[in-house]
Amino acid sequence: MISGLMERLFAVLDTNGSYKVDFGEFLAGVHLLCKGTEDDKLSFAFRFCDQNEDGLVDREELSKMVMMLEDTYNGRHRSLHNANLFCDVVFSSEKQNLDHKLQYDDFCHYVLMHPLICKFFKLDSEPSPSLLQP
Ligand SMILES: [Ca+2]
Repeated sequence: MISGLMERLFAVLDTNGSYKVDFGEFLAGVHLLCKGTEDDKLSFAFRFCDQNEDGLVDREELSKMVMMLEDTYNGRHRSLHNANLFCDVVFSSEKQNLDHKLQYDDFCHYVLMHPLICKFFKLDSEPSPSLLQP
């Protein structure tokens, strides 16, 4: 069974929408995560998170991504709690727009504070311990 994380990764790697990841798409994804710039990786993370592809990330999308990463790295026992904690901080900020959705720049600002997001997308984190205390 494919985890939600791998299913989403597959969808983002499948850049031509063929429901297959060909060798070129696979190599492009590996290259991006291993040799890409910070901006490339943030853009990839944004595409990964923006499941409905509306160019914004809402709370549900961010929560799903954090829960998938929590499940993968830390087990399921605290994934919902930790996802809610992170989303509460992100979406209570005055930086969010009135629709409670994150634009790309705000998304980048917050994900760099989350250690698991940074770990998965090979980003240089800017840890903010107060943001993620259980
Ligand atoms: Ca979206």
